[in-house]
Amino acid sequence: MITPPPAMQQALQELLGPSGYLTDPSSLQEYGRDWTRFTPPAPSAVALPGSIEDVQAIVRLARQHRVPLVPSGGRTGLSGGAVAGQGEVVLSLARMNRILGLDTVGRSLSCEAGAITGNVQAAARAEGLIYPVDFASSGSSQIGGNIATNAGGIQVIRYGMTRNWVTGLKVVTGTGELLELNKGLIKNNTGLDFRHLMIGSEGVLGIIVEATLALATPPRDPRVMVLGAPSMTAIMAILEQCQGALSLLAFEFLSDLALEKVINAHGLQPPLQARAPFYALVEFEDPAQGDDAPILTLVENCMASGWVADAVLSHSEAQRRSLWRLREDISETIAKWTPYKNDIATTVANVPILLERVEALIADRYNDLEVVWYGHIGDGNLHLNILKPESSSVDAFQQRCATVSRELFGILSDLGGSVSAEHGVGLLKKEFLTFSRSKTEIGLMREIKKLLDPDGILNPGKLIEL
Ligand code: 2HG
Ligand code: ZN
Repeated sequence: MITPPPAMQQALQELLGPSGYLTDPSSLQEYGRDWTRFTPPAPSAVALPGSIEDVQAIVRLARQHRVPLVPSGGRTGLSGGAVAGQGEVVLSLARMNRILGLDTVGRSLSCEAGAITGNVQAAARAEGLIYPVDFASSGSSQIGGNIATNAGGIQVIRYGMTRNWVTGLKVVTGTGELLELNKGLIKNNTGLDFRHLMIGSEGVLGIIVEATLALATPPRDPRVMVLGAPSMTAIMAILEQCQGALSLLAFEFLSDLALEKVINAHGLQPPLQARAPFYALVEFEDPAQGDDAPILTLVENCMASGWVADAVLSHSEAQRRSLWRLREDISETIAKWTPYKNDIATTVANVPILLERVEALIADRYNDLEVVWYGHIGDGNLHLNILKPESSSVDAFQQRCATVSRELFGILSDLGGSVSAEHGVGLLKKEFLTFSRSKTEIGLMREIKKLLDPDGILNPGKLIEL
């Protein structure tokens, strides 16, 4: 366990004042963890800088005293990337949350790293534009954290991941230097683009302090349809039909167990009269502006092929939102079972074979446990949550799941898939990184870390070590 020396504690207090340097037990608990619940939080202090200069000063102090820092955003991550369990100092961007400017002609927005995603989305909406990267945690996740984890979400099939929307970054490296990357330019072919090195680097190369984001035109009349399907194979067939016929914004799926958990927890009505093993939730721009005929034809064709048993289509914004809740509320609803999470991806073409092999693995290894499936199947991303039975200890449960994960990741490795699609590596997936990245790549990551964080003070223990 690390304890910052008194000289560093005093310097931080003087730099940040009483509201910027916290050591009370409840702040340590709160800022020391993210949404994972496998590692007890134990930071020694929380530093809340108010400016880029503060961040630089904190990094220099940490370097001088060899005290590790854990960069911290909204702490909504699901891989333990923002967990501080070793006496580290948490460097929270929460006070650096301003939106700095919005350019309607250039269609971009600049903000500090601690800006809440939902506030950025609202600022764009107020000008008739959108920041289209969206997920259930938009109300508390922060832009800096989204960039550091290259967050995905529910409309990746249409808009891509966070990476696609970052046009400029300011980053403080592990030496305290400030890098200004790409400066909001759309075109800039002047050699290596370090911006992309920082996106998804999970706080191990630098601390993101400001960002410039691209904005887009809002979709026209989005509508949502939920379809009940007999199998995952049918879900993929529905995807193909929808891709051909609709301007898709999202194509999600959930299993009946996922639906059951959400409707029971929130007292909601099931969307369809008859239950089905799986459901597709499809969002699209309305091609015929309220005329349901083309969509009904698509559904009828799917029914005639046996891929769809029943379907419901939103006719109002309220209905669209309530159908989305069935999907978006899953993660939070099942959190009380301390689920073991797999966030896996393959190419869309390989999804059917992946599903077949994963279904067989689950039937064999988890036949006594509840397994909740859902995810962004339209972009090849599945979330597999194994619910912890009350009778198991957290450690025993995690060990058992980690063993099965090795088999699962072996399957993924054969298919060229990824052990973490959108949640990052952090603490939880670190031991499995070799299933998705070669030794050469991991070695290069380490060399790059050495250049940018020579003393290894940035988020040690996560993703890669020096
Ligand atoms: C989602 O798609 C989030 O709802 C969370 O990525 C996934 O909790 C999960 O496994
Ligand atoms: Zn997801």
